[in-house]
Amino acid sequence: MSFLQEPPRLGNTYDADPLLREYLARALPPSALFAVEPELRYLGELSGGRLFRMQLEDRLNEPRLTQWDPWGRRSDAIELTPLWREAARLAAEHGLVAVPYEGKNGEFSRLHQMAMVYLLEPSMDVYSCPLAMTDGAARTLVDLGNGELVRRALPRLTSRDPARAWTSGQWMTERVGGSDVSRTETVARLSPDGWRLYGTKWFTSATTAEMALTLARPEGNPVGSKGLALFYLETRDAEGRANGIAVNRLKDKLGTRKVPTAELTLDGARADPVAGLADGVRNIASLLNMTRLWNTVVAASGMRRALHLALDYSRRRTAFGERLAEKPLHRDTLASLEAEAEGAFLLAFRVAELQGRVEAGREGERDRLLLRVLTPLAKLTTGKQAVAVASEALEAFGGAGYVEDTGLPRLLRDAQVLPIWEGTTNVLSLDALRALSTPGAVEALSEETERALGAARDPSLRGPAEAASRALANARGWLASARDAEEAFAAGTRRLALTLGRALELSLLCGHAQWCLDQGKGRRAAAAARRFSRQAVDLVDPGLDPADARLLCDVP
Ligand code: UCC
Repeated sequence: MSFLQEPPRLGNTYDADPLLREYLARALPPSALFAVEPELRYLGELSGGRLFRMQLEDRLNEPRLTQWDPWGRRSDAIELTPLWREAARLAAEHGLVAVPYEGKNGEFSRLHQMAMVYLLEPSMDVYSCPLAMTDGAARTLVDLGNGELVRRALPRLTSRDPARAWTSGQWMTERVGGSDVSRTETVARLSPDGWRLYGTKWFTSATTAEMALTLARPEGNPVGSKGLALFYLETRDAEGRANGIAVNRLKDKLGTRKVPTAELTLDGARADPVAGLADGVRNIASLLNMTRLWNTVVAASGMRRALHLALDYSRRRTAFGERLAEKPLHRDTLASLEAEAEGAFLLAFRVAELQGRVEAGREGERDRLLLRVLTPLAKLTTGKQAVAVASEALEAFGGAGYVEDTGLPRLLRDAQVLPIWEGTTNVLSLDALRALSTPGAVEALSEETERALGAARDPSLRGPAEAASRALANARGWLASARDAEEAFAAGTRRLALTLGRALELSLLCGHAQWCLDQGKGRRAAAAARRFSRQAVDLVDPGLDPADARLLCDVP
């Protein structure tokens, strides 16, 4: 009658992550690794220790909106959770947004930043959301070269002083939906004191931001996305009064419950055009691509957290006379998840590498093309993996994974947003296709995959390398041949994109595994490549008849 189950424990999540450490040793010059490693180790300690305990204690707190003060004035004050306030402090002090703009490690600054995000995010209750948007806003202002706005906002967006640091919103989604942004209904009117915005933003994340980038249609502009313009606004004036913005309500969401996501009414909000009065979607693309990179890294970090917990638990939990870790069936289940998590990690950090090269001006044309194609592929592939891994990891705890006060269900709820926000899997598949239509893009992608595969000389990696090559060749064949059969091609876009994403992950796993073998770092990475190669890499299926989909969806 006295049995009590041991809960899963975390240690230092940097020290407990061989893949992260191997990867950094491979990707960073020794001087950069020497410079950043103490901080990463410190953050790993924090993430697996104090912050993790605080997250469990903070579990029931949620942001609260107070729309009116006691005297009837509209206040729209949003109170954040204690962990979010702590995360804001840590993020500013460690430069979670600032590091790539400070550029102390040149093209490797992005890797430094993303390694910190990867370590901290699972214990930060999705504070990565405002940070991602802030990073995206900073990048967008810099890319679009609006000197005045850069001077005004960048020092705040990249401040290491928590009292001065700003976050930014990314207000895109309206009642017409989050995918087809070209139908944005918000109108921009020129008034004597500048532009003012009128409309409703239906889904704005982390609404406590001090500024936002948003889309609106200047009066008289044509319909469609080219008629939209990108605007910069500050949410409150110097006295703290709302800038023509009312918070209608906070959203009641499945997950990301600590993120204060709101519906807003803009009623004359003062705003400034960032880059002319048209081409708003093209102009906000830097922001989209940045938040998609963050989404990818966050997906990889969520998988790592789920696995840290599930693996630790498997060493504590005894059933049918043995610890779970000793059961071949349980081990087999976790090993498959581990292979998915390792593939996702390598793809996420490959995109971060490319982003860093481009930002440091060290890229060639091939890197630019690759970054454009890999960003949507990585986001859509890892988003799906994150949900599958979180779901299976919860099952590895049995009923405990389904009980709220273990803190485990959050892993699945927060993973489920990753394939949705920043573009659903289907929308991103279409974006990948758009990127692949740029001359040279398909070749750049093939070279990328073949380069990693070419490095994999160990006989045990031959099978996985061939599987990746075959999948890639099939996908290229489909791309080249299927355009005529239009419905089948359109219907296969997601399968094509996932095949490319998974083939890329497998090729990166093979390349990394060979490096580990060469450096005497053991055979774990090779096992991950072999395991991954057996887990549905090639999803392109010319035999699938779109007419069946019409029948099944009852569409004549
Ligand atoms: O706001 C949101 C929630 C915030 C939470 C953030 C948290 C992040 C957390 C991460 C960490 C946990 S979610 C917002 C979600 N909405 C989206 O992501 C939009 C999804 N829809 C799309 O991406 C669509 O593909 C659209 C909106 C971009 C399609 O628009 P259009 O106008 O119909 O498409 P076009 O005409 O093809 O694109 C217009 C221009 C073209 O360039 P030009 O004008 O030169 O022909 C495109 O090539 O924009 C260019 N373009 C891009 N360029 C479109 N997409 C991109 C891109 N990704 N990169 C570069």
